[in-house]
Amino acid sequence: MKKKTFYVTTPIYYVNDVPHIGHAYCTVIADVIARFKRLCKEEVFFLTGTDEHGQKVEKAAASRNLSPQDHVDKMVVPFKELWQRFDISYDDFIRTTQPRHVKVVQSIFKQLYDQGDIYKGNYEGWYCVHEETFYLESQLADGKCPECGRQVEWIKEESYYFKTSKYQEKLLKHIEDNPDFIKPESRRNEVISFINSGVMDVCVSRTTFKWGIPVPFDTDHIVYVWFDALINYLTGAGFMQDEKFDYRWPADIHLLGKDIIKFHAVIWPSMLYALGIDLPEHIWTTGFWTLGKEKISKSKGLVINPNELADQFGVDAIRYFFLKEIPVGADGEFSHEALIKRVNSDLANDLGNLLHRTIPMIKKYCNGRIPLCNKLEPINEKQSKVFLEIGSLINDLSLKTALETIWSDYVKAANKYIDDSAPWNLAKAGDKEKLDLVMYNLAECIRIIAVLIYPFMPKTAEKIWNQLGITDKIKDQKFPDSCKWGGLKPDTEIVGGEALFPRIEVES
Ligand code: ME8
Repeated sequence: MKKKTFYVTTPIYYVNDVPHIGHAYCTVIADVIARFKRLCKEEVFFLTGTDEHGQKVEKAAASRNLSPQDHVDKMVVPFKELWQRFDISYDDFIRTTQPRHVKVVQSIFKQLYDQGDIYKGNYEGWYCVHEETFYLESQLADGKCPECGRQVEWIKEESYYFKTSKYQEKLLKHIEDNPDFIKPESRRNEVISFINSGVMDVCVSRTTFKWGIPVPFDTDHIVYVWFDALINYLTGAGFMQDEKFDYRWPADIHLLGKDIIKFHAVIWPSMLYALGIDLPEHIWTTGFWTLGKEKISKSKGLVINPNELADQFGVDAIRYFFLKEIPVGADGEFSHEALIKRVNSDLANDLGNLLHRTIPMIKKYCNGRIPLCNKLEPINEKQSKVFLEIGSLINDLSLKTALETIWSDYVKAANKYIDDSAPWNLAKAGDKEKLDLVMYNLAECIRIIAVLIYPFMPKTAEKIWNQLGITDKIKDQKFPDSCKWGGLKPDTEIVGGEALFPRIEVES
């Protein structure tokens, strides 16, 4: 039997506006996992995309005097461009307006209707267009949307309902039996108490606007945007279209922001139960980047443009900052000062200096070639196995701790090794054997650092690789084998190059 593909997803983002830092954050995390799994030589399927239907997108199109289709066709471009710029290695990009998706959604809607899991009723209640969410009076905050604080609308319309309530007992048992299903723990608890408070059936169609997938047997109705959007994870994996679906599904990790946990951990599993399809393995929620403790979001006038950040600091500096600054799942306050501090200390100082101390020494003391080393031994004992621990940390999405460990046990350890072994003194004393050993060890340590940081900062890892003169492709390396000591071939000609991360001078 063919081995299960590792399947990771991001939310599909609304195209009412251009991408923002929150979109980039969640997508970068998914990219790190995908790249790491590929290094482990696992087959990977990484899906991202855009959520193109719904009232919010329809309104955005109207405000630009465009048809919704023209609007979404234009708005998808900045998302794809940003992912290319941020080295997002997705395998497929799904757009919910694609015919492949429309077909799957209509077929699922009909199946659930035919089997009695979808039924017709009338909805009367509150709706927030920005969140595309129905709310009970009791859920509102001071009469406004509890999520974004916007004005809500009273809507009264005929609607199809999905029997979410029918599956709650089964779902609760699944959550209790599988402590790793919803992560982190705080979100799991939130979902458990939400289910315990009583889950009602949800509306899954709308009639008062047009921009959506028509309900196949009742064309006055369009499918509710969230019902449509969640199904992207099936369509993208090839459901009803491709036999690859059988070894892609279930998804291993759905990554998403904490704001949309209920859709993913309550409604989505209920839909899958109704369809008789396995639940995803893990639902991992990310926290929010905040400014002055408020969620960064355009609606509140709090905007951080990822393209501007990349212009200013470079893509890998941003990727590193995202992952090193906060653990996955926690909130983090964004500031340019904190970003500059990180770049200067961890990247320019620690990593950059390591390279730019070592390479000139190899040029000077070893004729620019990796010397032959007779004693293949890591520069400290931890390095003989700590890479395995780093691998487990990445698998567990403890990305901050993984980076901390790479820095303490490799980057800083190597800088200390330079200071302790003082190659310049060995050169003066004519101790060629020891000098060769030290220079080999430093270059080898840098090679392993490149492999370990590749999932986090792919371009930087490639640059380091090139500076060392290694001709194999870094993406073809294999974890953990490539992190074992002694992989660097003696006599490789060092290439060198520019500073990886020039220090950012701060005007005072
Ligand atoms: O909710 N910090 O799309 P969306 C971190 N289309 N992450 C943030 C953030 C912030 N300040 N703001 C937003 C949707 N996000 C639906 C999803 S999935 C089937 C459908 C991230 O464009 C966070 O991951 O509003 C959140 O879940 C996502 O952006 C929402 O993007």
